[in-house]
Parts: sequence; C-alpha cells; structure tokens
Amino acid sequence: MQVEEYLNKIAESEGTVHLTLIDPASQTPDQAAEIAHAAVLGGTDAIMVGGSTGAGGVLLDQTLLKIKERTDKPTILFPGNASGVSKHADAIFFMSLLNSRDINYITTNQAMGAPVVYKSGIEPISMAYIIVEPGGTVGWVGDAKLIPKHKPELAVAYALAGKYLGMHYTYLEAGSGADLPVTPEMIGAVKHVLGDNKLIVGGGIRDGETAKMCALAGADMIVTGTILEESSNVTAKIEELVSAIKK
Ligand code: 1GP
Repeated sequence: MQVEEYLNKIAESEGTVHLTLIDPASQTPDQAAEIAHAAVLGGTDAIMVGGSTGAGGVLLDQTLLKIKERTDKPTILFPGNASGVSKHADAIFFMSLLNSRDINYITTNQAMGAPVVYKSGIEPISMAYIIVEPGGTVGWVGDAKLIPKHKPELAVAYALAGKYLGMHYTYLEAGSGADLPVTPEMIGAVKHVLGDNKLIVGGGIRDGETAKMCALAGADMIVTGTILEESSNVTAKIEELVSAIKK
C-alpha cells in the first residue's frame, strides 16, 4: 500500500494519525533508531525524518537506514530544503512553504529536489506548509510571514490556496518546541474549508490532553518531535498521545 493511502485509511477508520518526527541533527543514527523503535511500540503510525538545519546528506541516509532496521512503519521525509531528500525513505512530504517571503522555500528547493525524488522512486505526497506564530527555527529559516495565532482567516486563505493548487495535505506548523500549539479555532476553521483533504498539525504538542484538543478541533494527523527527544520513556509518552487521539 502506498504511504498516502495508508495514512488516509487510518485517519478515516481509526481516528487521528500520530506521526513521530525525528530530526537527524539531534542525535546519532543509532539513537534515532532507538526512538523510532520505542515510538512504534507505543503505537505511532509512521516516522517523519527531517529538520531545518543540518538534517541532510550522509547523516540523513544513515538515520533512515538505521530506523528501517528497527521498524517496518513507513518513513516519510520532512525536508528543510533540497538536501533533505534520500532514496532510503518510503515517501516525502513534497511541500511548499506557502507563506514564505523567499522563493527558495516556495518553488526553488522543490525544483532542485524533484529530479532526485523522481529518480529515487520514493512517493511524493503534496503538501501546503503554513507556519503560524511563534514559528520557531523553521519560521526564521524559511523566512515565513508568520500567520498571527488569533487570525484563523489568514490560515484559511492559505489553506484554500494550497487546496486549489492541488495539494492533498495541509500542515499547520507552530514551530518545533513552540510554547503552545496552533489554536483549536484555527484548526477548526482550516479543516472546515479543507473538507476531505487532510490536515496535519504540529509544533508544541506535549501531552495527551493537548493532542486530543487538536484532534477534536479537526486535525487528521498530529506530529510530535521535541517531547520525544526530552522523554525518558518514549513508548509511554507515545501511548499517552495515541490513546488520546484514536477512536
Ligand atoms: C516541528 O511540528 C513539528 O516541525 C513538531 O513540533 O517538536 O514541538 O513536537 P515539536
């Protein structure tokens, strides 16, 4: 089964999908594989691999290879730029940072990376990427004109633009390690216009209660990264998150 179909099926039958984000720059490939393995034991649905700084090249390849030794859940690239492509993943979130001021993050990195995706045969999943306040490192690196957190109508406008441009997924990003995630009001307003298109929410989700709030507001998928890097028991933390968002 293709990865997009796999994720959509879970979203439609089991409830909100949980995605574990691993940044190759944050630990060794062996440690990344250990986190992925523990996350799968806790019930995560897939492993996203990527980051904004220093997450490409050999380190990315080695991280994916080690993760694939420890789990058979799908691996999905979450690239910060064209160097975030690896043939060792199953799929890639082929994304455009719609609210960037820098054309490199809207189309140029995509053009430079596309032939690599084509040759490697990994599955591209088209995605509108929208960064909301506070935005964190990715907001700075991607030169995003941050969506104010209490202006859901601006997120709706970008999400609709992504949908009309043919993107299947929309990612509302508050930035890794954000104090608070995107508001339920913004999640609900965006999901309302997306209809059957899938909505991913990430940035600042640390516990089951917050994950549930995002799921109830309309998130089809949630992403957690930082809390797993900080957690002494990754499996237990994932169990807490997953049990809060599944039907
Ligand atoms: C970052 O949305 C993801 O791109 C995950 O954020 O690290 O805060 O979980 P956290």
